[in-house]
Amino acid sequence: MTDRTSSMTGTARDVDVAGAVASLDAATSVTVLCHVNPDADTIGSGLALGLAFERRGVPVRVAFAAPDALPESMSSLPGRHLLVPPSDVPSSDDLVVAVDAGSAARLGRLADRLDGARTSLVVDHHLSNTRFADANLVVPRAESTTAVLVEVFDAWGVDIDAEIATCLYAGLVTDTGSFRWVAPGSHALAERLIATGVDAAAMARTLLDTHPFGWLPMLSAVLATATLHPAAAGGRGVVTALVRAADSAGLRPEEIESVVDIVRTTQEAEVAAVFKEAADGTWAVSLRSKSSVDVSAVASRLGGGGHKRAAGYTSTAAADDLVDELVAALD
Ligand SMILES: [Mn+2]
Repeated sequence: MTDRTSSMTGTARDVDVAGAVASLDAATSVTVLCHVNPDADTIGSGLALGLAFERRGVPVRVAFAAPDALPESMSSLPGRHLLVPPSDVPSSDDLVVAVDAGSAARLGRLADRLDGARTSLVVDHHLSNTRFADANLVVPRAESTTAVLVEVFDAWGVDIDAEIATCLYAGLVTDTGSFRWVAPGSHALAERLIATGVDAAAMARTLLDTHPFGWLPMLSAVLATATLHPAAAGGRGVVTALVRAADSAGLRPEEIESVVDIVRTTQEAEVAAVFKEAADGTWAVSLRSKSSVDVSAVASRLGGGGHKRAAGYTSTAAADDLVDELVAALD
C-alpha cells in the first residue's frame, strides 16, 4: 500500500484549506482514520473532526487499525464515543479522511478503506507525506495536524467549543513537546483553545506527565543500553538505546514512547535513536535531531518517514545490526 497515490476513483492532488473544506462540506457519511499506534495528535484530530461532523448531523465514525484499545492517556478525550473497532469500519463510505498519517501504510489494515471511498482526503503536517488520497491538505509548517484543522474549521464555520478545543489542544501540546518547539502563532493558538475552557494543566499531566511505577525500572534497564557514537552522522554524534520487549512487558505505549525524550537530551549527540522491540521481533525506531540533521530523509531511506526533527521507521535487522544500519544511512 505504500506506493498508493490515489484511489481508483480519482487522481491525487494537493488542495488548500478551501479545497479541503469543499470535500468535507459535500460529505454525506464519513469515516475518519487515525494512524496506527496512535498519538494524541492523530486521535485529537480524528475526534475533533468527528465531533464537527456529528454536530452537523452527518453520520461519522473514527477508527485506527492497531492496537485494539485507545491509549489510556487519551481515554478521557471528548468524542471518544465516535470510535469504532476496525472490524466495524465499512469497506465503502462517501468520504474517508486520514488524519496525521504520512503514508497509507500508517493506516495499517484500514488503508484499503480509501479504495472503497467515493472520495478521500488527507489532512496532515508530515513533510514526507506521500499524497495517498484524492485530495491532500499537507501543511508541513504546522506544529500539529490539529493546528491544520483549526484553519479548516475556521474556513468551514465550525464552532470551536471546549470539547473540540480539548481534542485540538491534545495534539498541539504533545506535537510541540509542551511548547518547546514552536513557531510564531503557536502560543496564540494555544491561548485561543485554552480560553474556550480547556483544562490545560490536566491535559499535560494526563498526556505527558503520568506513568505507572513500572516505568522507572524499565528506564533503568533501557538507559543501561545507552551508547554514544561520537563519529556517527559526520562527527555530529548519535546516541542510541534499546527497549527490549522483555523490558517493556506490561507497560503502555506511553511509557515506551517517553524514552526518546530522555535520550535525546544527550549533549554530545545531534541525533538520538531509540530502538523499540515489538513482540514479533521487529524494531520500531524513533529518531530525533536537534538542528542540522534531517531525520525525515534518513527515515524515508529506511522505509519510514516523519518530520525534519522527529521521524521513524521499522527494521527487521538483528539487534546487533540495528545501529550499523542507521549509522550507514546517516553518513
Ligand atoms: Mn502530528
